[in-house]
Amino acid sequence: MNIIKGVRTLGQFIIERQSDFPYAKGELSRLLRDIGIATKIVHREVNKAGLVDILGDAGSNNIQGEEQKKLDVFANDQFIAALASGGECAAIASEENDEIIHIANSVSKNAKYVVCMDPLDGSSNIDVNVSIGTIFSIYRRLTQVGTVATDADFLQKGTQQVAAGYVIYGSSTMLVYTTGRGVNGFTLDPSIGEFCLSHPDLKMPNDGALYSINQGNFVHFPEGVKDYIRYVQEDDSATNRPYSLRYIGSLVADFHRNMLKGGIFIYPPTIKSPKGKLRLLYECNPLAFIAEQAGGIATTGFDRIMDMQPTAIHQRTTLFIGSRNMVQKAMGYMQEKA
Ligand code: P6P
Repeated sequence: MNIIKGVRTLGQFIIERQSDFPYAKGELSRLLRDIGIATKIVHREVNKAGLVDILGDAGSNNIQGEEQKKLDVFANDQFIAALASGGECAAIASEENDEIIHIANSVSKNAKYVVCMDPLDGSSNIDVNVSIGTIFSIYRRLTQVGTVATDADFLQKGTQQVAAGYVIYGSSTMLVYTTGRGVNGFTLDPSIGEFCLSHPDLKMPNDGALYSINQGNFVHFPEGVKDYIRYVQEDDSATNRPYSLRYIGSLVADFHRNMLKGGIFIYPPTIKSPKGKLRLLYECNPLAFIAEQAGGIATTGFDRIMDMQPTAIHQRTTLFIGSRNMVQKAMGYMQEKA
């Protein structure tokens, strides 16, 4: 029975789809529920960020050397607290923490999963009221249940993800996730405090006319990227070119728009980030899982993101992600000039 006629909440949906996991006894469902709870709390603070003294720099820096905004720290704390009290997560790798966070409490001693997360991506946009996001990725732990988790539990290929998702705190707050059986989007209805199914079985168009890249770095881009940008700027109405450049500087917002409308997001090597800027474990792999489940693709420009063997928790990679035909076109230029 639905709480409100015609509305399916995230909680109802997770339980209905629990049968997708014959071996899971509800642990994954509870883990997704815990993430949903923290998301609602972060939503509340993000939505009033301008009203309370929660903006501005927390004074500390994270491993990326980026100034931490207070909302970053708040979001990180909320997700850690929700996962720790939910009892299904053994440890967390977070963009905001140099080392993995061990959850050693009585309720989590038999936890089977570990979570990688970027609690608040694009946080440099908080002060200017631009959409920001949370990104998460869930793996089964490899080390023995009941023992202390190690980095090995996190250094798994993206193909081993059990679930992945993102939250976009924008004109509305949406949670989009996959457990390997398609992608579903839920929009938060603050009046009832529930995420409601709003985008069932999301599919990414195979083509689009939007491209997202920080063109300010053009002179330093690899020749293959420059050739692709010249291609998208050619005047050919038969193929909807020139495409429109849409780049918000907030990965979740750029990815979400491209997923709904069709498009490509590229973060290539730059002088400042010769291996790419975005992090493999808690940005690229989860979005790659979602992109592939929605019919898109995600590569380094050459190789599938989810096939990469991670060697470090905070390692970075280049990222070409989005509509299948667009990413393949860009990869063609990269391979030509490799
Ligand atoms: P640049 C935000 O800091 C972020 O990690 C992503 O959200 C975003 O896509 C990217 O960096 C923007 O990086 O170098 O273009 O400003």
